[in-house]
Amino acid sequence: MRSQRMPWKDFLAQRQAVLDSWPTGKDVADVEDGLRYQRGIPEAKNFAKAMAKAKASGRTLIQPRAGVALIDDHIRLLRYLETEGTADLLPTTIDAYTRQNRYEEAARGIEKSRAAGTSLLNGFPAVNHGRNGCRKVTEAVTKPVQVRHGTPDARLLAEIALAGGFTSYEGGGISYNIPYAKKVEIGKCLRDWQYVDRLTGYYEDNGISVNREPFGPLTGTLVPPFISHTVAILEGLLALEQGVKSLTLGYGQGGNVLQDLAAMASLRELADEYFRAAGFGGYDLTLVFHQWMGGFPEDEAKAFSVISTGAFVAAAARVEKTIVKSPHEAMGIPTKEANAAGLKATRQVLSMMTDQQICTDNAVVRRETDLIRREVNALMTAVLDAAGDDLVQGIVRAFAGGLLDVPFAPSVYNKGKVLPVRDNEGYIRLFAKGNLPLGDDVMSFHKERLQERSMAEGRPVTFQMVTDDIYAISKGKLIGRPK
Ligand code: 8ZB
Repeated sequence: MRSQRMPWKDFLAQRQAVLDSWPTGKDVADVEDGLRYQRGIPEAKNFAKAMAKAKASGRTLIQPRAGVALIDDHIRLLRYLETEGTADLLPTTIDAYTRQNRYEEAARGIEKSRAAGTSLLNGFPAVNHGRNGCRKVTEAVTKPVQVRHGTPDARLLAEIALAGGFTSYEGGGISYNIPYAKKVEIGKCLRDWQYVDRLTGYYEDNGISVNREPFGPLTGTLVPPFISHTVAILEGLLALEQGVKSLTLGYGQGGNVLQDLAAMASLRELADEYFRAAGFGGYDLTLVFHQWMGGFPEDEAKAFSVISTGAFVAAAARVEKTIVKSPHEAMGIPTKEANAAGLKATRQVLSMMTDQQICTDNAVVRRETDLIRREVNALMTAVLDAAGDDLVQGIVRAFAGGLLDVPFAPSVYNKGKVLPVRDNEGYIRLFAKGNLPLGDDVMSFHKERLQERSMAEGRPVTFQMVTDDIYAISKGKLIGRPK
């Protein structure tokens, strides 16, 4: 594939319209101002450097999600999470209006939050607060801060975030569209994310490391590892093409420990292989493990167990970062206390695991790693074949043909023909592959494993089984067995 780095003049040709889309855009018109500001940020607060350091020292860093409407409240929240919660890395979770570029409504949310004396938005409206509002936040804390969101067109948010002192930016053209939006055209979204990556690449060209993290877990609902891995690798390739250097690929806890361990090991290896094969070098690849992204038990003690199991797998897999859930997960956005409690539970497990090496080199993990490898290779080959010399086109065609298909996603551009279900040991397998280009050998393995569960439960594999699995963890089990 030839290099598809967006020419700087093409980037600039879009830029004015991006900045004109909300008044705070004019404060970031001078890119050099953003670079100068970032040069003054102490190294200890640079997200990319923190991730690299974690990799070098074999540590797993912990990060919560958090965001409220008003600047001062948001600062208080982040300070609490870094002191009481001992977070190594901080987030700024963006509200839903901003994610949909609805800045007028975000502005009203800010006003109403002021009047109410509490946050009436489900995140921090960074675009409305603008460059200076963001700088206030990033200056008020001692840890690196990342923008976490779910925005299909995240160009203006990225401009403001980077000029505002954030040193990591989550998302990607697949992972922030397919699971989040219904009608955003895939090609348009991928091009908009090339803008974000090109901007990040420009910072890199000028000596400022900015971390990029595609959103690994996708819909968070029984996603087989090979599907999220393929998306992560594709978004990684797109980011590297635009000059991104610090890349963190993610995966959401599936629940079967050995499958999760195999997933983390294979993600690191496969990503490196595909990046090198495409001619990239000099990048810094790290991994993030998301604690369970599906439905949680309402009971807080039970929720802590789900959190701690995730923490254990993150430690055993020796990933650089884990994103932490809270005991309020089933209820919605956590209080700061609940958020800190999730961090503390996770910290306890990670600390107890610090000096332990869990041997993941065993026959079962090898079987699963090999399976994921064959599955990812099948999908990647299909996408790269469809790409010609433009990966964006390859991805658009692959989704249109169902060669890429994310389970339970709202996007009309996603076929939605893939149905995952757990096998008798809780591994996530395929019940229906839709049009995924998987070989017969792979599919007969999935079938065999599901047959085993079907026999054990004395019922056929049906959509009912899938539904039972979706709710199982919130009801205290891994596998949705019949009563
Ligand atoms: C895809 C991410 C979903 C997770 C959490 C949800 C859920 C969303 C906020 C937040 C703290 C926020 N989340 N918005 N957590 N503060 N403003 O993201 O609870 O776990």
